[in-house]
Amino acid sequence: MKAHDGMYIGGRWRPAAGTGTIAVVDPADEQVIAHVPAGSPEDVDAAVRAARAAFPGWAATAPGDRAARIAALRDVLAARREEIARTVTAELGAPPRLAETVHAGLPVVVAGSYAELAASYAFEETVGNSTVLHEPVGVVGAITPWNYPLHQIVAKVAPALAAGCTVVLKPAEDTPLTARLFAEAAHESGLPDGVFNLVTGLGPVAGQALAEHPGVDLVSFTGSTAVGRRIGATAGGAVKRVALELGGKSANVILPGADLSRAVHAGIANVMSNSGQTCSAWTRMLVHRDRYEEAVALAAEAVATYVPGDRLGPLVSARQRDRVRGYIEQGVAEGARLVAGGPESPCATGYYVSPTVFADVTPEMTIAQEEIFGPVVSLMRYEDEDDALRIANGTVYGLAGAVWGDHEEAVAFARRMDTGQVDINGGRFNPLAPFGGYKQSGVGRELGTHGLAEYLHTKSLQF
Ligand code: TXE
Repeated sequence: MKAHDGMYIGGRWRPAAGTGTIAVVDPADEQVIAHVPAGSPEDVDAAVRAARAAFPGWAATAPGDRAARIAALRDVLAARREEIARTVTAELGAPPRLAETVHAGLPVVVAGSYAELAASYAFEETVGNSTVLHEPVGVVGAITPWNYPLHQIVAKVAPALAAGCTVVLKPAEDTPLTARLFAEAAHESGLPDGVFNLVTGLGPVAGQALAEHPGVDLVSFTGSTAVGRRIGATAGGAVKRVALELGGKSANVILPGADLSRAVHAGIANVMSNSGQTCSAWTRMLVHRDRYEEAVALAAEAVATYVPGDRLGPLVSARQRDRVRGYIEQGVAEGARLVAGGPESPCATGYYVSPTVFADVTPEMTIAQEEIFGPVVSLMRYEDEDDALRIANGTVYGLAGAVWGDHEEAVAFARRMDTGQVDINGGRFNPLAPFGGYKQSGVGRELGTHGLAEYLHTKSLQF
């Protein structure tokens, strides 16, 4: 049996319980490149049982030994980096350079950070006359999206393993091949049987069965706010731990003291990367009215360098392409000024969307409020800093953001933003910095010690 004919459960590839399959499509040419099994509730149940059986042994494994296994997993991911990059390009459509550096490269860094944290974390500490123990929560149900197929998996599985939890993963139906490679890497790295399990399948079937399974102690979900709300309600009803990483509508605030050209170019690059399919993307660019038209011209110039099919990949699916085009049409209908791009397809085949810049976007417009998840930037005008803050904080989301300007002023502004992560004058990715949302962008944090803590219970012994 070829690996992808089955599910990875209890340390081996097994046939799926049902016969349904999911077609995997290359979004650059719309060709079917593979089929994977559509997991049923029986597959999910078998995986959860395997994870439960493996839990006591893995939880009792010394943190240093868990760290060694995560380090081995990191090494396999690093060794298979080219194959991973090719797979992400095939099923997501990411341009090869982005696939190599970010999609295949970032997970190696994150896995490495958890190998170190597993070894150094204070799983036991003394607080006055008490000993506080940080114990693994149990079996984790991880449900991941397609936009960063491997990063989303590693950002959940690595901290779960570091904590001593065992995992059942249900990856997105659009990108199961990268998930399969991850399962192969987990196997190759020598993780004990059942510590990591993979069930491919549809969200409303396999995903829902996993979220509702009584044998799952914690559900960690990344995806749409609509599904996250549902999973949160299910978990709340069962009084089960839950972590939700949902949508965003992040503001890129350019203060008057900023280097305008640098800020606008970086802002456009941030949204165009991964074709805008990034939950933290700085999709609203806020510029002072005195420099607004200058910023609009710079944005048009910057976006022209993102040629679809070259630097700009397609969207993951026809569904996502249609959704993004719908938002562009709505922006035009609501009176925003189209500066670049538009709803027309830039390529004859593939799920491409033209890189699009809107000016004269006002806070009440749909494109200023809802997550578009495509290569679309909205330029908004502000009068003064208080006005900029009102606009920046004026959505239901609060995942990320950016501020450009004099250092002190930018930091002071960032402190007033209702959002989980802010890049000051460009920032640099830090795998140890917590990532997660305020408001409807989610519950809980990923990365670093905060990400690890999500997978731990706290027990205190009093003396
Ligand atoms: O997400 P879904 P979709 C946002 C983005 C995008 C929109 C829709 O705005 O345009 O969501 O994307 C599984 N029970 N983000 O439809 O459906 C599903 O199989 C349990 C933001 O692809 O939420 C997949 O594994 N699971 C985002 C995962 O949920 C269910 C990343 C995400 O899919 C389920 C992706 C159910 N009932 C989309 N229904 C981010 N925060 O990074 C679906 N799933």
